Amino acid sequence: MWDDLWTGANLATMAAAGAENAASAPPYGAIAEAALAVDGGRIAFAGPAADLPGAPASLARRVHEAGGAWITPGLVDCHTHLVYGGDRAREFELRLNGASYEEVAKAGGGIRYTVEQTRAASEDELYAQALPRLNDLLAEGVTTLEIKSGYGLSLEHELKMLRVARRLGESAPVTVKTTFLGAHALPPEFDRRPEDYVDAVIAMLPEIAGSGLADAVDGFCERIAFYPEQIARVFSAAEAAGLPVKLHADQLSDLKGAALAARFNALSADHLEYTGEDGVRAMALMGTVAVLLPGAFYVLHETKMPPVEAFRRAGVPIALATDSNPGSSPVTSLLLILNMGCTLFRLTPEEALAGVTRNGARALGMQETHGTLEAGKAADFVLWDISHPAELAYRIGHNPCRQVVKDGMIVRGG
Ligand code: DI6
Ligand code: FE
Repeated sequence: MWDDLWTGANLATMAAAGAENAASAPPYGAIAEAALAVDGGRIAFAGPAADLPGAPASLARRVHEAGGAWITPGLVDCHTHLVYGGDRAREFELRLNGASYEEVAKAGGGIRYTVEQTRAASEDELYAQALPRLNDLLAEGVTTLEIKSGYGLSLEHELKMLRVARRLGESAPVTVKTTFLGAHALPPEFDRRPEDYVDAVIAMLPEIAGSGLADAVDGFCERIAFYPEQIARVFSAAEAAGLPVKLHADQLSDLKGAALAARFNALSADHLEYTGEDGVRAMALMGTVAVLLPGAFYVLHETKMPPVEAFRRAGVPIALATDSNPGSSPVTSLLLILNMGCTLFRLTPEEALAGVTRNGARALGMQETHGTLEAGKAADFVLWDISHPAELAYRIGHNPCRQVVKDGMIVRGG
């Protein structure tokens, strides 16, 4: 007997088509008149109801009639800065009065302002501030998300942020992957001493890794942050500490961040508006996921498109994420990001959905266990009141999430 069985559903399994049947595979890996079974927190069956080995009531302890709902994998938001102190509404206003993002950063505003606020906040305060943002994401079917540090910029405050991120994952029905982003910005006490700060980040790494609080290491590779040579030093130390890396790359200029990430076998390179053909090739070669962040593109009035067509041609997996952060992407809606991925970056709705399921999971190194509806994977999925999966990217400001199942438990909706 299975624990639970959903019948009367349409599945968007988002399973990757094998090379041999890529051409004939249905869009979204869709299965109509389908059933989905859960046992012990994992998917036990995902396929046509006609293939069930018996009558539903004889197969599971609980049978749920989905009434034609679409079921997708639980959504994955693979790049967020959800934990931080304060907000940047004032900076938003400044920028609209003419200051550029780079000017704001140079004037000690921007990230540095958030660093001040984050350092001043207690763990409980940071938790309380992040919780409503987390709840926004969960309400739209997010079951896995990544949270970066990077507003503490000292061992004490980076660890504090990472503890808050872990606590969010323990207190809510969501898997949280944490990322140490010590190389995010130069803290004020290291003014004009970037190499010294890079040394300090490297010195933090053994303890960060030893604490078990970080699942990966990230950096911000940009003229207003850290140069490729500095990031390479941090990545070598991450490697030595046994942590995988990922990179904020080529967001504002082409510093060859994508190729650098690929060289270190990064899980992903993120942003990528200015990535050139060389970067695309390097990523394709290493299987690095391209994480596109249309929220930041939108907020910063960026006009340079990431090389989406080149990624497609090279077979680079494309993920989409909120980049939820107080400065460049104060976004807590992954469904809005699906829409932006389509309207701003011209992804197809299917590519966009793959970006927040299969490829989002891949960007977190979780592709074996998450991101698609396949027997054996974690039973993380969402029932939607929609008549076609393209609706998830099409509508703006509407949340059709009916029910969320996390590790086999119904955690939202009856
Ligand atoms: N790139 C971004 O878009 C954010 N961080 C980063 O490395 C911006 C973070 C902020 O402005 O607070
Ligand atoms: Fe970011």
